[in-house]
Amino acid sequence: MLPRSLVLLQLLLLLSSASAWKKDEFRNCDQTPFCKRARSRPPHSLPSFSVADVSLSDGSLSALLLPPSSHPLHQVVDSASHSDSPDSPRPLLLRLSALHGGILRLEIDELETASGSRRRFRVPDVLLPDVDDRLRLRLPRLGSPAPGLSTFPISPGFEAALRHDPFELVVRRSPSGDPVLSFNSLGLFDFETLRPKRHGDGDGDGDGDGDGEWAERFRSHTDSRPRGPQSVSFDVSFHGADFVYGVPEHALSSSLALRPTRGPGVDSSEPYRLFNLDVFEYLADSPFGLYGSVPFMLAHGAGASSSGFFWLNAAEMQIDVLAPSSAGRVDTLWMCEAGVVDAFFFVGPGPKDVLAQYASVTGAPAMPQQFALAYHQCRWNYRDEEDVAAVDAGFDEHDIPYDVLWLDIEHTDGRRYFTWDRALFPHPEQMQQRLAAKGRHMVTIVDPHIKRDDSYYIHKEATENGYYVKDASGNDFEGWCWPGSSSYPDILNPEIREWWADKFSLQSYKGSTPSLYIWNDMNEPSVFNGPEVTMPRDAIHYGNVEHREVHNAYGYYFHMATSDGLLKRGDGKDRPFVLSRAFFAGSQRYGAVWTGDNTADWDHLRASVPMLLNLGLTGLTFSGADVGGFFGNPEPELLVRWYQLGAFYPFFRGHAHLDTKRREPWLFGEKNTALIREAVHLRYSLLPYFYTLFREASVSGVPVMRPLWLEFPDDKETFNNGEAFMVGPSLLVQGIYQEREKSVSVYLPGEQSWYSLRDGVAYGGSASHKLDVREDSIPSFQRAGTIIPRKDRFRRSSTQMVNDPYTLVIALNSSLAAEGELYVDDGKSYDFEQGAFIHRRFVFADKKLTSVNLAPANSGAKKFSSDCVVERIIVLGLPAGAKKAVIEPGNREAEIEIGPLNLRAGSSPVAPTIRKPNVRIADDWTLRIL
Ligand code: NBV
Repeated sequence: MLPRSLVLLQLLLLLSSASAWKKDEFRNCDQTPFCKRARSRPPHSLPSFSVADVSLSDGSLSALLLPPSSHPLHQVVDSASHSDSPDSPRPLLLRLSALHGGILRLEIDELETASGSRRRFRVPDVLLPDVDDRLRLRLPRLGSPAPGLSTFPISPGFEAALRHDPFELVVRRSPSGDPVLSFNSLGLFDFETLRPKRHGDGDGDGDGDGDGEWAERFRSHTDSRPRGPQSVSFDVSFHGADFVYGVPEHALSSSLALRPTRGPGVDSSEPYRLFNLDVFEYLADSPFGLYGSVPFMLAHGAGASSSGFFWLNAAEMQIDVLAPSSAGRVDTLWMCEAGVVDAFFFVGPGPKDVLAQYASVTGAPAMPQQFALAYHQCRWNYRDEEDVAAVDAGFDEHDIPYDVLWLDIEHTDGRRYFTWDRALFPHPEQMQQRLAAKGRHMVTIVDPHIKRDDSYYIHKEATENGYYVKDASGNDFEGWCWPGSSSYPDILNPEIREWWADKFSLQSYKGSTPSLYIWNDMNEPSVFNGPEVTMPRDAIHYGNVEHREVHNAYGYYFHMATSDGLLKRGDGKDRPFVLSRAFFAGSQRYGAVWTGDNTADWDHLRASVPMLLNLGLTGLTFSGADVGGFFGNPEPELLVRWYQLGAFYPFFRGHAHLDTKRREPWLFGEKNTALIREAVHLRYSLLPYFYTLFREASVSGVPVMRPLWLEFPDDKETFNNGEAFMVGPSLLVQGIYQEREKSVSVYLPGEQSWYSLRDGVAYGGSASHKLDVREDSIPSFQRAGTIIPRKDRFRRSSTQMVNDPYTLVIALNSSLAAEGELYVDDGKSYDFEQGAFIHRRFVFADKKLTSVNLAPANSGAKKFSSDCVVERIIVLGLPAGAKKAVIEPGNREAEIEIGPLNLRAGSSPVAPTIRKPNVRIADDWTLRIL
């Protein structure tokens, strides 16, 4: 066991030596043989594969994919004979299936050989379990409109066309034949089949010149690569597209769309890397891969049409976006170290259709607990129970609501997770109960590195049961992390996930209470002394899977097991809250993610918006960036601007590094405290709207925080706007990303006007407006034609607002009409799945507001009701002269007055307001304006 001082020394060394992003610690494409090789090939430079033996089998198209006879890499002797000699590339098996809702699935894998050679890894547990049964359409027949071409319908208006020689797959509109997506149009498909080591297969020197195909060196690390090279690469073209998006996680401060990485006019750039890494002080604008990976790309173009492509593969991936060779088409090159092709083409045609198609395959975001949408206060670290109590009291004293207090790694006994440093936290249960009494929650951190200490029960059990990931020689893998020497649970194994999940029971996790939730950090996994600060690729998982094959999904499995643990703890009745740093496709089913260790500077503030937008587009809508910036000390102005922007992030948490100055919201003088209070209040007042949007996301896959083009898909001006964003369909927010900014230009899309949230002033749509920048808020607008539900009474926490009345803000469009929704349930359990919720649509037309029930009649066994009423209705754009409103049923009257628009009555601008209509949100009613 290492003494505490040694651990601290280690930490200090780590921190002082790492003053900025260390480029050399990470591999670039040229140092990565599969990437260097694939990237060096110009389009159409490879002899092409061809398709043979096409048949309909079990309702899908099956075929052989024959390697070219003169493949440069494989030195084929006789491909035509489909030689089974171990040295020649074998034919591949291709399968195409149409899935319900406009999805084409393409699978390419090796044929099982007679010798039964090892099968390649296919990522399990990501696709929804019933994707095959539920989604697969059984093809009745194949068409062959021309020799060497097989076609079949995908969905009304779309078909798949497979060209046999050279091999090309096109998803196209029918009957026009206009292509939407295509695979191998540039002839760059390549697939290295597994083969035994040959004489002369050298060990690599890591220079990426191709001789590193077996063992490979990078800095001081050797990847033994006993299974040899097994890379896959191909091109995908998005037709009718101007821009592509997605494939997080990358820091993008200068563009929302993925900028081209290659081609004429493009400065030399690395491809977008997808390899989950713990990157210290990441740059604000770089294609370098960060903590999580989602290999899903969306394309959008001027014809208002969208499409998407998802490659289910968890090995290191690199993606090039090529500079457009012709307008309205984006070509991309996908390269991966291992695995198979298991790819999904989404036909759209609208952007929200693509999101729904992706969600139907990998799942929609889980419905969070309501408290999790409120403000979270975190710091590395709140020192002890007194500190926790003081911070908690500080929020009350300064009249700033917050819901969750977080404890970082120092709360544990020597970074042994599930334990407490009892000197600092002698009474963890009481501490949590004191918070819970105010409706507040606590989150503690639980990382995957397990301290190798025989007296630590987790380590003991994991060792005895053989639950750790193994190194290449079959011993428990040991790496260095926060606790010192550590091992990592092999969370790919379902039995180990069960074991891990049980650790969250109240009996097992001593000192935990039902109001405690969890934070998973370092789950890329981060290994301080590993290659590129992660686990060696030749480490071995359950089922003899190499770490290289599953790397990008390690954090996903860890998130899943932790979330399952909380679910079990609550007997399946309490929605888990787990924040994870690493993620993969499907992580949206398990909880929230954040953008890791950003920096307290303006560029990182700016980068947070494109980063979160791209996360949302790829399913991960419950995401946020550390408010204030993790590293460094923000100037008060930056901190305030960050709160003003963060108040609109789907996940809203302030966080800071151990070395930074304290930055609780009241430490920067009265004025700044007031500004931060106002930002947090705004978030709390919008919680009903946010919750309604999370419900929408959980049903449709459409994110809470949206790029403008998702709502205005035919407005080109919006396609690459990464400075402004929509919250749902009704709010537009523009960040302020510069110090002492005096004015800002805001583009407001659409035909309708927009009402400033601050003062209700209307601005015209389809125009850029130069606005004076204010200290007290960032530009934010409600779209005319929408209705937003709010709660304007402030309490200590969101849970204490449950019974408070609502305000409806109606923003009338040019026809004096508007619509909006409200979704409410118990905020906590799964009863909503059995119909226990209120879902209303408010429709305003012809001077009449109607509340319509959206919950299907007899929607389930459980009911939810609420006595909450609407206490105010603000009507922006109401023509002068309205005096009163008449409410039915009951023929009651309510006055129309000019009342405060905003929360801070007194200083707030005013707007026509229906006072005390007191209609219940659970009921049907109408309200007529006279
Ligand atoms: O656990 C300490 C930090 C945490 O505060 C942060 O949010 C994580 O992203 N953690 C990383 C490890 C140390 C980072 C230097």
